[in-house]
Amino acid sequence: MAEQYADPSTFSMDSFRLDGKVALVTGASYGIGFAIATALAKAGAKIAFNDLNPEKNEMGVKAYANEGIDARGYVADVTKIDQVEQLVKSVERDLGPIDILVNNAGIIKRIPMLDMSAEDFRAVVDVDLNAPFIVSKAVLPGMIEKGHGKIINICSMMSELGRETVSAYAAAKGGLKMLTKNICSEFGEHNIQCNAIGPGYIATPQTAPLRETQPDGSRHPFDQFICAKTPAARWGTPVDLMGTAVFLASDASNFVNGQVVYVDGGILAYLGKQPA
Ligand code: NAP
Ligand code: GCO
Repeated sequence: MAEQYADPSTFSMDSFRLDGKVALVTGASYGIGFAIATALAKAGAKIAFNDLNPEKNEMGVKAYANEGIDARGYVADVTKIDQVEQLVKSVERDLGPIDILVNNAGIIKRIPMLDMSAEDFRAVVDVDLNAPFIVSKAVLPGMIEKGHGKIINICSMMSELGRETVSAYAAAKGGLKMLTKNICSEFGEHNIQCNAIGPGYIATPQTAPLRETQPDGSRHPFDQFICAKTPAARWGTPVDLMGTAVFLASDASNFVNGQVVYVDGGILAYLGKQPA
């Protein structure tokens, strides 16, 4: 029978802490992944991360050290099953079984659909959708064995909305939302929670082309469009995502499962500015 009369005095702010937990954050030497891993470390977790590029990986290790975080960096392509299996083995050997997985690594190709090759479409879906499946599959047996686990997928505004030039990205991020719900459905009974964060428009290298100053010194039209479309009237920063990441990685969210938490400054709630 459910704990209908559970005692609220048993709740402690410590349930937001992650002391002793091992977290693997993919694609996290900079950008959103770096901020999320930093937040998890500040809450007490031991951090492992991976990237494709060895130099960026090394820079990442140094960047964590500058924050006082002893993060382990690995070079691995999240779309390659053998590399992911090796990555998970290495993390388990170096830090212990993985309690928290953040599927953050992602790419975008902004190409109008009629100009996009099937190869480019597949490449985006491979990193943004197939890889979260591959990495989750590699960590789930360990989580089942331990009797708990947290998987956080990084979705997007494009899990809900479309726009010109991002057909592959929107298809992948929409699929990732449903993979989130399915992992919740299939593994909830093992005390595994799979949720997602849906960031709004966040200033990182991925979105830098959309914020470039124009040759005449004016702001990029897309930059102006996003500020007008966002009730907060600004781009988000990776820091805006840190609190939600800690919550979803912690015991404080143990009955939250299969959800996408949109951290978007209000974009999805807003119809847009009425004409003057
Ligand atoms: P970013 O600055 O482009 O960083 C992406 C990271 O993913 C890099 O560290 C990159 O590693 C890594 N990566 C790419 N392909 C990989 C692969 N095959 N294997 C391993 N690592 C790989 O992106 P970001 O803006 O921080 O975005 C992070 C996540 O948030 C992505 O999933 C993105 O779609 C999502 N997101 C971003 C925004 C936004 O506005 N920025 C909004 C919503 C969602 P290398 O540097 O080694 O290539
Ligand atoms: C784009 C952007 C977006 C953001 C983000 C929004 O070209 O529209 O890159 O897709 O990166 O995912 O949440």
